[in-house]
Amino acid sequence: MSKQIKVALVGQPNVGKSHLINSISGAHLHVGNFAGVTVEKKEVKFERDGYEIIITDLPGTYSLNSYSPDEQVTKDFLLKESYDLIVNVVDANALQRNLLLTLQLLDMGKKTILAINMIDEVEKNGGKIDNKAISEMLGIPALLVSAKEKRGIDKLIQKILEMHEFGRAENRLSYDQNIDEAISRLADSLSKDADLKPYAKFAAIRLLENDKEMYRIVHDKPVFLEFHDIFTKESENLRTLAGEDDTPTVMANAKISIAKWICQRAVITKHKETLTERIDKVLIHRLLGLPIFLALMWLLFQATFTLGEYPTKLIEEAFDFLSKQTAALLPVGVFNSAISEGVIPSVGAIMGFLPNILILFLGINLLEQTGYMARAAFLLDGILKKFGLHGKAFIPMVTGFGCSIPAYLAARTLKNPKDKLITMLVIGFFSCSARLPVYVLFISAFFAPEQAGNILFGIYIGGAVLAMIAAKILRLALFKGEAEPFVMEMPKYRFPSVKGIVRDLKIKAMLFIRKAGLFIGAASMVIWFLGAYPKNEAISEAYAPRIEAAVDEAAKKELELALAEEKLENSYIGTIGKTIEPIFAPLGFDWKMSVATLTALAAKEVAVGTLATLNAVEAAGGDEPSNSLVEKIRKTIDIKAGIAFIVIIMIYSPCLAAMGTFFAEVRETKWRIFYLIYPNVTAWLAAFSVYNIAAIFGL
Ligand SMILES: Nc1nc2c(ncn2[C@@H]2O[C@H](COP(=O)(O)OP(=O)(O)OP(=O)(O)O)[C@@H](O)[C@H]2O)c(=O)[nH]1
Ligand SMILES: [Mg+2]
Repeated sequence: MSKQIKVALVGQPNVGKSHLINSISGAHLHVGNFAGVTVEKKEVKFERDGYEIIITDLPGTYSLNSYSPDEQVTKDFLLKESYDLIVNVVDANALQRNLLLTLQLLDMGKKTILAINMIDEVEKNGGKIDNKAISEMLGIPALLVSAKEKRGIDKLIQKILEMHEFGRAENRLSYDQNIDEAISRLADSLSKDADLKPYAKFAAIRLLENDKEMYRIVHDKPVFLEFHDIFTKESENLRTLAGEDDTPTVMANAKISIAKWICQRAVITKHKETLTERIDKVLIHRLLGLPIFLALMWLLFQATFTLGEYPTKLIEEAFDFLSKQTAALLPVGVFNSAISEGVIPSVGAIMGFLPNILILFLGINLLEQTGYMARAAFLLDGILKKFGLHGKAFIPMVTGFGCSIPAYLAARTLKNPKDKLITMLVIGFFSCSARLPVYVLFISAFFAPEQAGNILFGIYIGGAVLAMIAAKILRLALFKGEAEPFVMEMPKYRFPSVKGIVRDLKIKAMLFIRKAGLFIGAASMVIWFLGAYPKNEAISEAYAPRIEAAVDEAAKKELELALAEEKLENSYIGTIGKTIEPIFAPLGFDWKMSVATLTALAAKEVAVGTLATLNAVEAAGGDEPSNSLVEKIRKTIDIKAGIAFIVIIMIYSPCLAAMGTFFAEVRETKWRIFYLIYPNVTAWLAAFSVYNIAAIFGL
C-alpha cells in the first residue's frame, strides 16, 4: 500500500484548476472558460514515486466570505474535511485579486503551495512574474505553471511530495501591528477551549471578518462569555485606529494592501489593447451584441439540422441493413423478431440522430470554451432581469440545451435561494439534446427541408420564451423581492484546443451510444414484447378465412395489415395505450403517440424508439417493405397532432434522471410536488391550444 497524500485544489473561479488537474493526472475533468464550471467536488487519484496522490477539484470561490451553494461546497471541504495540503491556484493575469483568497487561505495555517497558472498568457503579453520574490514574501513555495502548455507540472508534483514530507504549515503572513496584536489576544482567549485551540488564530480572524458559521461554533462554547468581552473591546479598538465602520473592512483593507505590495514587487505587466478588448468592442456592443448572439444561435440550429442530415442517412441505412441481415440469419422465432423488429430498428432510429446531437454539443462547447458564454449572459442580463431571473441563470439555461442534469447543478452558482429555485423550475423548458431526435423526426415528417432549421430554432426559442413567462409568473406570484445584482467576470477570449473539443465530443458520443445501445435497446425490447403479447390467436383465426379468400394480392395485404393492427391494439401495450388515450385524445394523439409520451419519461429519445418499434411490429405483420420512420409518421399522424406532440415533448416533465437531480437539489416538498405537476398541466394546455389553432388555420 503506497502512502497517500490528499491535496485540496483551491482557487478563484476560472483560474484553470480543473485544467491543471487534467494536465497533472491525465484526467478528463470538465473545463470551460467562464466562472462556475465546476460546481461539485471531484476526486482524482494518481500514483507518483510510490505515493498515491488524491487531488480534490473544488468549485472556484472568490473568498471565504461568500456563500453561493457551489462556493459553500469549497468552504465546507476546507473547514471540515481532512487533507494534507492546499494547492492554491491563482490566475497570473489577475494576481492581485487572486491573492485576496490566498491570504485568507494562509490564515488557516495549513501547508500551502501557490501555483501561479496561465503564465503563458502573461509572458505572451510581455509581462513577467517573479515567483521567488512572491515565495519569500509569503513564506510558502510559489511556482509558475501553465496547465495549457503543461509547464511547471513536474515541479509542482515534486513540490507536493516535498511539502508533504518536509514542509511546515507556516507562512510569513503578517498584518500591521495593531491587527496582529488583536488577533493574538483573541486567539489566546479562544485557545482556552480545547476544541478551538488547534485553529484559534484562524477562528479569531474569521470572526473579525464576520463569518457567521464561525460565530455559531464559538457561540456554543463555554469560552464565549469571556471571549465576547475581549472581542468587543478589540474590534472597537481596531475600528477606531483604522477609522472604519466595521472590522471586515479593516481586514479587507489590510489584505488589499498586502496583495498590492506583493504585486508591485513581483509583477511586471505591459498593458496594450488586447485581442479580447478588440473583440468585445463588437460582440458586446450596445446595439450589435444581441443581434449577433441571436444570429449565432440561429446558425447553430441550422447547422444542427442541415449538416446532420448526411451522416444520419448513412447510419439509418446501416441499421436497416443490419435489421434485414439479422432477420435472415437468426432462426425464425420470437427472438429473431424481438431483435430485428424491436431492438435494431429503435436503436437505429435513435442512433441516426447522433450527428445532430454532436453538432449541437459542439456549439455549446464552443460557447463554453471561447469565453463567449459570459458575454452572452451579460448581454441577456437586462432581459432576464425583466422576467425576474438573475443574469447568472443564463449559464444553467444554456447548459439545459445539452442536458437538464448538469443544468440543475449549474444553478448552484446562484447565491440567492429564490433565484436558484426559479431558475431550477424553468430549466426544463430549455429543450435538452435528448429531445432533439423527436423534433428532427417530426419536423422532417411535416415540414419542407428549407424550413426545418428555422422551425428547430423556433422550438428552442419558444422553449426559452416560455421559460421567461413562467419565471415572471413565479416571481410575481411566489417569490417577491429583489433579485441580487449581477456580477460576473468576463474571462479573456481563449482559443479552444482542438484536442479538448474532440475529447469532449468523444465523451458525449460514447455516452449517447451507450445510452442508445443499452438503455434504449432494453426499453425497446420491453416495448416490443408488450406489443407482441399476448398472442391473441383468436384474432388471427378470425382473419384467416378472409385472408384465404382475398381476391387479389392487394386485398390480401390490406387484410394482413388490418390483422396486425388489431393484434397490436389488443396487446399489452395496446391496452395501456387505449387506456391512457382519452387523456391525449383532445390533442389528436392516437394510442401509439400516447404510449410514446409515457415511455419518453424514461428518456426522451425513447419516444422515437417507441414509435419505431410500434410501427415496425405493424409493418412486419403487414409484410410491407420497410420504409423509413419519417414516412410512416407522415402517413399515420395528422400534422396537427404532430405539432401538438412536439409541444408536449418541449414542455412536459423531463426524464426521470433529471427529476432525480432536481429532487436531490430541492428539498422542500411543496416545490417538489409543484415541479411534478405544473410542467405537465402547462404542456397539455399548450398542446391543446396549438392543436386547435392549427385546426382553425385549416392544417
Ligand atoms: N492560456 C491558458 N489557458 C488556461 C490555462 N489553464 C486553464 N486555462 C483555460 O482557462 C479556462 C478555465 O479553466 P478551468 O480549468 O475550467 O478553470 P477552473 O478554475 O476549474 O474554473 P471553475 O471550475 O469555474 O472554478 C479554460 O478555458 C482553460 O482552458 C493555462 O495555463 N493557460
Ligand atoms: Mg473547474
